[in-house]
This record gives sequence, C-alpha cells and structure tokens, in this order.
Amino acid sequence: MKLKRYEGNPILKPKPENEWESETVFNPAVVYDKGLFHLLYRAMGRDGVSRIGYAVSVDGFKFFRFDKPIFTPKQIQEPRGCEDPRVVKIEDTFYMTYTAYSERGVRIGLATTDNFIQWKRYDIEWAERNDKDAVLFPEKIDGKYVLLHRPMHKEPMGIWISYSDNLADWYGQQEVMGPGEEGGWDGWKIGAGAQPIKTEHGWLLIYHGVDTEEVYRLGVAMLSLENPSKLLYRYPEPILEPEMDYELRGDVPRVVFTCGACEVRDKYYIYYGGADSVICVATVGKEEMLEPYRMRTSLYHG
Ligand code: BMA
Repeated sequence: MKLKRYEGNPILKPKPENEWESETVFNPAVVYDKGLFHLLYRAMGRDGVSRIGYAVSVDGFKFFRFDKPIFTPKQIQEPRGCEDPRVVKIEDTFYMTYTAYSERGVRIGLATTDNFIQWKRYDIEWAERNDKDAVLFPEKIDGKYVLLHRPMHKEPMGIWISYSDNLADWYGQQEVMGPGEEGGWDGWKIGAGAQPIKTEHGWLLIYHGVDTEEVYRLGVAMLSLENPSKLLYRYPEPILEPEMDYELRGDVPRVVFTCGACEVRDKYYIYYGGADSVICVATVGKEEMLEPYRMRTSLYHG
C-alpha cells in the first residue's frame, strides 16, 4: 500500500513577498471541519525563525492563504520559533501542539482556538523539556486527554504516550512503539506524524521513520481504540518515501514529514512537507489503507 501524490504538488511554496514565509513552508497540520480543510503550516523567512501560517480550502488541493502568520513565537518561551504544528478538534475547540524552540532546547507548546486567528496559550511547565512530535488524540479517551510525543532523552527514540485530566499535569508516560529493525527505513528513530484517525479497527497512526542516512519516510501503524498505548499492527513498508524532485532537493534533502491527515468522503488526505521546503498532499482510499488482511499479515510483534 502506497500513498498517491497529487499531481499538482507542491500545493504551497515559499512566498518571496512575505518575509516571514519567504524561504520555506513545510510540515503542515490539517483539520477538516464544516466542509473546509484548515491547514496550519510551519514557515521560515531569512531570520530562520519558524512561524505558523494558515490556509483554507474547499477541495483539499487549492488553498486560500493568509498573508500574515496566525501564530508567532513568544520571546521568552520560544525565541527560536514555533515548529511542526499538529491540530485536533475536541468538542468545540481546536487544540494545537507544536515544538517550542529556545536556547534551552525543544519542548511541547500548546494553544487553543475556535477560529484559527485568535489563540489562547497554555503555559505548561512540562515535566521534561526536550520533548517533541507531540499530537493529541482527537477525543478524550476514558475521560482523559491523550498525547503522543517523543521525550528526547529516551533511547532509542520512539513514540510515547501520556495522559492528562486538565492539560497541565501529565502522567502514565510509557513507550508505544520504538524504531523498527536495525538498518531498516525506520530503524534509527520514529515520531508521531499526523493526529491519530479513528477507524473501526483502531486508531490509525501515520508516523515518520528515519534511517541512519537521515532519510525521512512515512509509515503507518494501528493502536487499540480502548487502550491506545497498545500497538496492534505496524505496516512493514513505508507508505511514502522521498522520490520526487521536491522531496529530494530543498533545505533538508530526502525528507517527507507529515503533521496532519484527515478523512473526507472515504479518502484519507495526508499533508506533508517536502525536503523542509514546500507543502504537498497525497491521498489513499480508506478501503485500501485499512485492508485488514494486509495489515494483519504484516503484524509486527514489537
Ligand atoms: C525533524 C524536525 C522536522 C524536520 C525534520 C527533517 O527533526 O525538525 O521539522 O522536518 O527534522 O529535517
């Protein structure tokens, strides 16, 4: 099973006339709500600081883009930038997790909105700094907020889970899945990519895998609906890998990196950054993605 790239890729490129997004735009989050695809993306200008841009679409391919960033770094918390947003809607609120970058390292940032323009930040003192690739599940499970993330001090670098009742205090941290086979496409490190998508078989998780040559590919796994710390299947092959010119060449070559996916009319839309420089989309039919037999025969007992 492979994702099918949109032939009009990249769908967004840097915009030279807007200084804040004049160099690179990449690693987009998406949430589909009331007939619209809302895209939040990481953008950089010549100052090398990441800000979050916003674009909106009715068909998922042609986006109307705002000329100003909708989320900019705070001096004290994240002077070096807000990176890699992930967005979910829980009840009536949109929650954005992102990587807050400062001279102290990277930590998880969190902000909420109901219109994508006005944001409320949560000043969370996370127990551990140096943590990234954070994404919330799009609903509370067993009454709790559930977060996938990657604490940077844990070796090997894998996907971890934590729980919270109030978004401030987190507990129950444990590893969900680690890197794959040594020397393989996801053998060095992995991180959560898009927000988990609910299916009848479990939570579908599209993640990124990195090999020792630092090539970033996308893979897919299934987590238990009732207990999302439990890995059910792990598809052995990558579902997208750098092949096109816009994925092979750019600020960081040989990278495909997703921060968001959504299901619309029996199709999954996966948004991703190409070579840390442009924004692309790929799709796959729901049936094909969830083909239970193929998912099961490739069961990974990890
Ligand atoms: C990761 C993150 C991503 C980036 C990727 C490849 O560590 O910084 O934002 O896309 O590296 O450079």
